[in-house]
Amino acid sequence: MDYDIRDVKALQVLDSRGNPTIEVLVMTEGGGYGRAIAPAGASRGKNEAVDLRDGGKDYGGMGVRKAVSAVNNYLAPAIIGMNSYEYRAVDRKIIEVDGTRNKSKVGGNATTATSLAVIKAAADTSYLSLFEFLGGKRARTLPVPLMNVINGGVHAGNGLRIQEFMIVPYGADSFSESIRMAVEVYKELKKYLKEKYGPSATNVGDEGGFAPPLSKTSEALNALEKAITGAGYSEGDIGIALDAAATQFYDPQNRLYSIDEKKLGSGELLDFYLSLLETHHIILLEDPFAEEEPEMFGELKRKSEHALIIGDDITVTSSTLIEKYIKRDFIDGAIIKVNQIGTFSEAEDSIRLLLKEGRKAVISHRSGETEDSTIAHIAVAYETGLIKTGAPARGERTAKYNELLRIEDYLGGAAEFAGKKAILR
Ligand code: 2PG
Ligand code: MG
Repeated sequence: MDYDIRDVKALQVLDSRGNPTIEVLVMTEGGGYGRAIAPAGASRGKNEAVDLRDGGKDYGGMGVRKAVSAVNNYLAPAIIGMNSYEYRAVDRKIIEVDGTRNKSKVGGNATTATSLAVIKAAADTSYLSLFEFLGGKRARTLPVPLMNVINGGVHAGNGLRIQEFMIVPYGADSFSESIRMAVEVYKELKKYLKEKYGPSATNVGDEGGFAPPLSKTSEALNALEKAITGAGYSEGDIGIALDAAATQFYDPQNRLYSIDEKKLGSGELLDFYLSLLETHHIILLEDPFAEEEPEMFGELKRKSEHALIIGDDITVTSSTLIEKYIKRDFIDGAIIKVNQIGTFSEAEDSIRLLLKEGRKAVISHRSGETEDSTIAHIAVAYETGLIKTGAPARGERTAKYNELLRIEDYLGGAAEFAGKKAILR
């Protein structure tokens, strides 16, 4: 059978931080092939799938030779001969072979790269683009990009506690238009930061956003607003999204958040966000509180009139956790990262659940990325309307935007852009 998996091979390659990561190549009997590389996060949720790393001296312990061996010795023999078209069955097998709650035996990095390579091989065997293979003929809506243009938190060496300051060009008429608008703002921001803080303020962080030497949230927001208006845009064109990644600045012992040179309790942090929402055009807020305080997401959601409250560390692409927090009405949606859960079908379950419940599924990169652009296809296949994949700079970020531009070009007149409705509750 054409779709049957003929061979599976893994090797060690590098990610955008210079850390080793795993690439898997899957080949089918019909001559199709799929290649996928696992990304890596820096601000990880405690319930995420666990990457298998070598430890020891080489690469400071970050090597993935053990994960490579796990693919070659355990996963490959189990899935060779299976039908790649039936990728959900292949993923069930991968989960069975691993046998742990968090993919720690063969490694979430090994399972992620293998699972994604399988769907890509199946699409290739079908002579289809991945987005068509997964989404069928109806899939034609390009997502609104959430572009991280100022980096803070663990992605930068500055004093900003909020990890990501993103621009959201939802007012564009098309995806390519949204890219142009975002790039114009990015350039304007560079000019502004250079004039105000000197040339070193335009050095970039892990996701390609600038990492200026700021420590106050409002300074970064003001810079963004100056750049948006300086580039000739208004609130109707471009909104702001934040990923606080608040677990990173939370002290669970004292239950305090260190932000803007202050220590705030969760109630005070809530008030801090509400005043930001009043004074800035923030349309989305991700991980505003630590994963120890999920109920605070609900508090903020009830009080936030427009801004979408999105889970990442608290939901970790697990449909069980997403369902739990939708039931309690804590979140408007969740970030989707395949490597948080470890297989594509489990991420697919989470996407479907969110969309069925009328919530947002934000398809996302990791801070440690590669040229792999699979997430661009996932966003179009399920018409999620939202993708976050960094600044319009650094090859591992532009790889995703460029793939979306290719998909838009390929769809031609049939292409649609998610636009403003993507950010409405
Ligand atoms: C996040 C991500 C991606 P990391 O927190 O949303 O931007 O960061 O990959 O470091 O977890
Ligand atoms: Mg996040």
